[in-house]
Amino acid sequence: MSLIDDAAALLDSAAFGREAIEQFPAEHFTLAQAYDIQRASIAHRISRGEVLKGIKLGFTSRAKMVQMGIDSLIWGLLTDGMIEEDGGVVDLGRYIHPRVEPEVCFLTRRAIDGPLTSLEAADFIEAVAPAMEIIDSRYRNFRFSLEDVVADNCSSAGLVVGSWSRSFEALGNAGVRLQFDGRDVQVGSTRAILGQPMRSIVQASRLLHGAGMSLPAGSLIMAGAATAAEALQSGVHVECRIGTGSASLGSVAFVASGGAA
Ligand code: OOG
Ligand code: MG
Repeated sequence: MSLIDDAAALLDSAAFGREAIEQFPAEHFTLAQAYDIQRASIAHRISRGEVLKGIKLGFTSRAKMVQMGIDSLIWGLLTDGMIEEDGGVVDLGRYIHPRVEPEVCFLTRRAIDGPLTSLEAADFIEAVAPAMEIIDSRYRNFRFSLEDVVADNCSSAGLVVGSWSRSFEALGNAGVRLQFDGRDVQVGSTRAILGQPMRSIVQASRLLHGAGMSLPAGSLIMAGAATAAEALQSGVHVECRIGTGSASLGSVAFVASGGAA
């Protein structure tokens, strides 16, 4: 077994067994190796029958960088096994110490197989939706280095995507509200995401190109959280609303249930 395979197996079993592990020792692997570990850990999911659905970006907003103390843009892979139902019940028992954060999700219209400019990006997008990511670090106390979190698929664990629309005009500076039981717990703007969430498509295209990968039409791109994340508790109704009135992307919601034994 190699360092890559060992770390990937450890992270995959932590996720699958819902048990946190220690961070890796400092400089145990490089950032490039961390991405190899991420791929290898997702390969475990694929071998269990999960299907790749797209990618997620992380640390695209100041709020997230400040919350976690990391200021490099990172990316991870999404599978169908991570998708939770809009309006459904999310079983917290599937997670270790889940947090939720408000995002926007894009649906691609064409394959992305090379770096795009911002002028080109919109042409590759079919639709946009309000979304929430459920992040769940496999590391104890949600503490990690840049390399650790990349190896851990950037804490990705679940995603909830609302209704698709083509409200691209609303996207640049729409109010974002994350609510627990109707009460605001985080407020912000879509502008917090790279100054304009559409830029996440440009970033995604560059990252994919750098990794020698492409993304088929019909893939999801999670743009990254607009605000800090909030810890989930059982029984809470969680909703993310983006924009208002005619400049609205709509909302997405779920009820958190069960969880820590
Ligand atoms: C890492 C993932 C960051 C985002 O949207 O910025 C991320 C973490 O916070 O655990 O998903
Ligand atoms: Mg996120």
